[in-house]
This record gives sequence, structure tokens and C-alpha cells, in this order.
Amino acid sequence: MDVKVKDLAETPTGFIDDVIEGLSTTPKKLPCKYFYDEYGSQLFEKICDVKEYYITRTELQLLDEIKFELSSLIGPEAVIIEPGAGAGIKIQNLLNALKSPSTYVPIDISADFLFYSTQKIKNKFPKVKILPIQGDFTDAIHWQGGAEQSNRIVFFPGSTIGNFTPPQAENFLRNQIKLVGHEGAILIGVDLVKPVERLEAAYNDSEGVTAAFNKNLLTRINNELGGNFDLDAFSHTAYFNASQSRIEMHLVSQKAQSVKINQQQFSFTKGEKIHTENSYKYSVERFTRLAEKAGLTCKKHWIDQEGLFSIYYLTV
Ligand code: AVI
Repeated sequence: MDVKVKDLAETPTGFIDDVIEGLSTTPKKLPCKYFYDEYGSQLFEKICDVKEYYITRTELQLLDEIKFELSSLIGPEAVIIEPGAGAGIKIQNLLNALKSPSTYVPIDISADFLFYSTQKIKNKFPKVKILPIQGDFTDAIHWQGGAEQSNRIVFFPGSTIGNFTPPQAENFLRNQIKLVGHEGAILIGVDLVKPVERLEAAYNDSEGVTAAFNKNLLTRINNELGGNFDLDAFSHTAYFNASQSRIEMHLVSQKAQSVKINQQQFSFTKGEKIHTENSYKYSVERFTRLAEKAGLTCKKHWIDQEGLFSIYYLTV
């Protein structure tokens, strides 16, 4: 395997440009992809376990319930491609469910995550060939593959698709079609629209883990870009924007203040927000339409008993 371990906290190129650009626009914003340094990824793992965040446990349970159907839909010798693979356990459940999967292709920006997840899969599934790709899955990934031409499946769990705007989500799906080819498929988890109280509780957990996750963006700017954000002078807020069908996360300035980053000064009024994340929630109809616009057919979809989460098997 040709993946090398790099410094876990390595600053991605483009971080400073994205921060300066985002804080220079009105309203201010920061890209959510920068949540995930080592500490941010640990906080996200913790979010997945808090009682209000139903997404991870509901999807895992649903994946378990549909494993025999998935196995017969996908068939033997599948090539599973996972954009933004991270260190998750869902892939292990999927590989366990399938009949002799041939290859696993994790894609992640972090060489470390690739390294660790490759080791883990190698140990547990010694017969599965592993072909890691280091890259930003929000960009188009070009992978020809050698022998691995047929039965390619993109696995994209966790409702990460919800962190894209609908046009970006459509574009992402089009890029995945190029990866899997004409006989491929996409297995994707999508959070469902539901009563506001349930949604807002999931992004305002009582332990404050989501608040810490949101504020970690400011810590990263301070540590990696020489910023001087006062963390106590910003607070976390998350609410459902019904007209856009999305949860929005923001950091709210608690007072009029100015912050310096890399010799540049940014001023905030009291109550001014930095928009840090969108998490779109879809009905089955809306997501099916979006997938169809991208050129996919919804062959099958599943919803858990409580009606919280959906999984789709989309074919090209
Ligand atoms: C990764 N993504 C699907 C999560 C979500 O629910 O949008 C990220 C997250 N943000 C706050 N809590 C979890």
C-alpha cells in the first residue's frame, strides 16, 4: 500500500483562502469541511453517540435490517468505493453482509484515516483487495481502476449528501456515476425531514458536543492560521430553516468585536453570525427527484420504523 502517515493536524492548502474569503462576505460563512481535523473528527464520533443525534444509530440499525436484501441486490465480487471513508464502522457491516466482496476503495483527504481504515479492513477482511485513494471527495475523483471494472458500488452513508446544497448534491451524484460506470450503483443514506423539535435537538445536544464541534473551527483558525478568536465571545446555534429544508449551524458573536487573522482584521457586530454548516433534510420524493435529475434510477429505498432515516439503492 502506498499511503504514508502524515502529520494528523496538517493544514490543508486552501484553508487560509477559504477563511479570508468566507469572513469577507456578508453574511459571513466558513466551509464545513474544515470541521474535520483530528480533534474535530473525534468530536464528530462523539456526536454520533449522543442521545439526541439519531442519525448514526438509526442508519446502522437499518443497514443491519436490510443486509440480506443488499447482498442479493449487489451480488458477489462487488467493488465498494467509499468517498470520505474516515474511520467508520458502517463499511465493515456492509462488507460483512456482502457475498465475497472483491475490492474496497476508500477515498479520504486524510492520509492517516486512509492508513488506519486500510489496516482495520485488511485485518478483518483479508480476502478483500484494498485500493486507497487520497483526495477531497467534494472534488471529482478520477479512478480508472485496473481489473475492477464491473459491479462498482459507491457507498455514501451518514447523510453526508445533506451537507451539500441540492445543486452540489446533484453534481456529486453525477461525479459518482463517472466513478461506477454504466453498470454501477450508489448506496446512500439520507436524513429525512421530520418535526422541527427532533431535528433541532439533534444539533443542539445537551452535552454540548455539537457546540464544541462548531467552535473547533475557530480553534483551528487560531492554531493553524494565527487567528485570535476569543472562543468565549462566540456561541453555537443551530436551527431548522423550513423554506430551505435544512438545519443551519452558526457561530454568533456575543459582542461587537474585531478578530485578527494573518494580519487581516475582521469586525463583528453584536449578534452577527458566521454560517458554518447546512444539513439538508429530504423527503423520499424530493431525494428521488434529485437522484433522477442526476441520471440515476431509484431501484429500492428503505425507511426505519420511526420514519427518521432513509437508505437508497440507486442504479445508473
Ligand atoms: C457529517 N454530517 C452528515 C453531519 C450532519 O448531521 O450534517 C455533521 C454534523 N454536524 C453537526 N452534527 C453533525
